[in-house]
Amino acid sequence: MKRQIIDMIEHYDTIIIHRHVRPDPDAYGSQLGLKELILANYTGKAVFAAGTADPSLDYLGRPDELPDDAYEGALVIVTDTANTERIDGGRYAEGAALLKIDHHPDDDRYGDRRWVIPGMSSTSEMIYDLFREGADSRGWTMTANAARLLFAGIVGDTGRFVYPSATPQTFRAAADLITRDFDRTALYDEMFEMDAPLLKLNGYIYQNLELDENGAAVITVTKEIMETFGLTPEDTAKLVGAPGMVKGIRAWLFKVEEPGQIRLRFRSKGPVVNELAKQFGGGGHALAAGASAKNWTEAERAARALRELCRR
Ligand SMILES: [Mn+2]
Repeated sequence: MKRQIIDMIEHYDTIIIHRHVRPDPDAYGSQLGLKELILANYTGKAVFAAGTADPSLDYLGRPDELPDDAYEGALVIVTDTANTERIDGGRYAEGAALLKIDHHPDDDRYGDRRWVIPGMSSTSEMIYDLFREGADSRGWTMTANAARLLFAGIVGDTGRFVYPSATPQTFRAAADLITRDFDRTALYDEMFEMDAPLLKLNGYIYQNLELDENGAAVITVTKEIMETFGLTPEDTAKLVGAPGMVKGIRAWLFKVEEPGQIRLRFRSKGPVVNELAKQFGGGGHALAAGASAKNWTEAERAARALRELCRR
């Protein structure tokens, strides 16, 4: 499959890469890392990153302005995106061919070609594997910035190599990537540094965590709380993994009030939570999934469902 993907990349003069809405470092890392690799190894190709910019990820790069006729005859690649509803950029189907590269369960089998490995730590690790194939068969080279982007994606999706999805291959990929010439300390600062308001919210979260005897925890962050600390719902994304450090926690639900909905983020150290997320119109990985609730009543139903899951 990797060889076929490289053939496709070589065949098209214009390549447009999409990723999911509400991007995270793996979405940006796989999208921009692949773009950077193609540009570094092929002259004369037009390669664009589609989607809306997320200012909190500006340190990784920014999407491109696309010319109106960009999709004519183009190869469109969508990275890190399980289903079409989550693709950022509505024109993804307007190209000549559509390729899906992803590590979520392949529930929505969109695209003319799919390379989907649900067990992979991150889509960025898959792009690294693609690079290895390109290096072996076509002499591809890795740039420092591509290495930085792919490393950021791997670090982001493995919770800094803590989640079980980080395999020996993941560490080997990371070991190679960090030999490239980028500033790892500066990257970690951008990814994980917390300012005082965020640390205060972190403290609030630990103080108000509702942990039951079966290891289910529920965290509720209301609009009022965020206003107290001067934070936005997007700011809270950095804290979603933090409850995993509390002893006895097996799975947790992070409820964050957003305009018009309650964002539900499920995380787990064992109980499979993506089926739970699906019940609330979302989805994701076995141990990290998300959904949204229309109101607090529905969000409370999700909390009950998580407690029930952990009781089994
Ligand atoms: Mn991912």
